[in-house]
Amino acid sequence: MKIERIELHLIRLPLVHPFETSFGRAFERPCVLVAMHSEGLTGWGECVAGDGPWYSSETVETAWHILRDFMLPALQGQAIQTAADVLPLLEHIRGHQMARAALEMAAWDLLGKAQNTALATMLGGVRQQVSVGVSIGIEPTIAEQLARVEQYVNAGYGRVKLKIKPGWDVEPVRAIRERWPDLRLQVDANSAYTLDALPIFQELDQVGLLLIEQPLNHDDIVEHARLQQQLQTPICLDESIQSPDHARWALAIGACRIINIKVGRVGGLTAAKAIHDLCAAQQVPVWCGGMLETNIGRAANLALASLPNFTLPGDISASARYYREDIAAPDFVLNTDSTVTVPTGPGLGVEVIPARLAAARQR
Ligand code: SMG
Ligand code: MG
Repeated sequence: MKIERIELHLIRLPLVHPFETSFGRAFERPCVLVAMHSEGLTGWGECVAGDGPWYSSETVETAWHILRDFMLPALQGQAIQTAADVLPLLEHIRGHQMARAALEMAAWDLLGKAQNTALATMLGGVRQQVSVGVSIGIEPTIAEQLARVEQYVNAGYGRVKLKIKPGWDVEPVRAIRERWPDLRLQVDANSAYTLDALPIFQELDQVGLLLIEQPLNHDDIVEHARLQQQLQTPICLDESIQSPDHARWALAIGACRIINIKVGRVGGLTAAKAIHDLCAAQQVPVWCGGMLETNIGRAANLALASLPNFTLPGDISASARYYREDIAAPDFVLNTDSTVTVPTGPGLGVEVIPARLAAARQR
């Protein structure tokens, strides 16, 4: 298929509930969407870069710049047979994985629609439902944190992830563990600690957590390896893994025992699948992370998480946990067994609703 035209849309959606991590509190999410046109079909991709360079160095404005000035001109008019064909065309551009991933996702959606095949099938998915959990932001008080966990446990989420930061770690985690002794519980520090915090991690090591996500520096693997040696609980890397090579290096030195795979962070579904395959070969479990996606990115996450080695619950909650009104349909709902059903329609299996896109669009 010849890539005839690509459009960029900058949208902004208010979150149902503010989301606080160790780097700040978000009330809404900006998002760059790409629409790739060919032969009367449109493929959609979602860029997960945020307002500021807090989770990663990319932002909506860096993504817009790199897409408009470098990536779109490199793809314009090119013929592709598979989604992975866009990657060599972008190879001369360093970094900017989230911008890259958005274009590659649009190519998967476009080709899936042209071939009348679901993304999960194209990737080699093996399950119709994927196990999911919910990621809960930092709340002002432990009472509010407990209430928030209760709300999601009652809604049917069987796995909860808590955000931690210095001053908000052992105490809230213990409080939740005491109230729900059997809950599948994990924590995510988003790189807020140094090795000096070893005593805190030794305490968290006693709470029965599934994993401790990205405790140390965002671009470190050496100190994560040192920390992992001193803990029973598996360390899971998120921010540190931006490519299949990073995953290989981290596993080679024992920096983690689990990897959180995010399509945007690693530069697309092809790289995400490569990390999945690498981990499967080494018996390292993986799970699909989330970036507060719209239903576009969520559909891609569900297809990815249908691959066999996604054995831990993903941060892929029901649509209603994020936005009152998404720009794409249908919404995803939580099944009673804490799973979400993988879409089966062609490509991503969701449709953008033009009126909602227009209402949310800023540029
Ligand atoms: O999409 O449910 C979700 C959010 C999952 O906690 C989540 N993501 O570091 O894993 C992570 C954070 C990054 C969010 S920054 C927008
Ligand atoms: Mg994380």
